[in-house]
Amino acid sequence: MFKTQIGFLYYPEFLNKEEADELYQHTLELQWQQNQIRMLGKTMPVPRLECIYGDEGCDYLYSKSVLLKPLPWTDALAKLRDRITATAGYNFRIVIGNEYRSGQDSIGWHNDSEASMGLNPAIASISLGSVRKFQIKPIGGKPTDFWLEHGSLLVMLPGCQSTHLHQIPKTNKVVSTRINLTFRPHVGGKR
Ligand SMILES: O=C(O)CCC(=O)C(=O)O
Repeated sequence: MFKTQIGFLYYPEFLNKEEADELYQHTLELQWQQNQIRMLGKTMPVPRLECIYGDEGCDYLYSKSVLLKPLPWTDALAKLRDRITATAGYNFRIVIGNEYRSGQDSIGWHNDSEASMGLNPAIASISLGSVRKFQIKPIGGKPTDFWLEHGSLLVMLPGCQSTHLHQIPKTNKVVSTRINLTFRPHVGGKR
């Protein structure tokens, strides 16, 4: 594990190869959806597939237009959540999945500051499948590139979301599927 100056922890081999391969197979069977987002007065498809699992009632609205309603935790996702909590020390109530089907799937510059997560959330992100470039930059500053490996865990520490933006840019290189799972806190829902 290493800690960056930017305010996150990176565990390159959080899952060993066998565990990561098994989890990747599990995630392919999750309920992926093609959601629509409203931006600049237009409705368009989100450039990736998404899914959400978590505690009952922990609905998640982002970009004021995409409402995600969690399905109950699968055993594998709940086990992974507990393992991340045991390592990183933060509690999580939902996991949002992103499936990047090719290099043309992406997520643009943003921070994760939705009020439903409470103030200064810690967000834990597992990467599976193809390696994609993850960029992070201070607001108004220059990006730093990281390569998120199969089976890795990235923990964005509390405070990071108010000072930094991050993205997975599109790439013209041929890349196969990458799955990302972001474990997040939530202040609502049923306890
Ligand atoms: O795919 C990733 O590593 C980043 C996902 C992300 O930024 C998000 O879900 O908000």
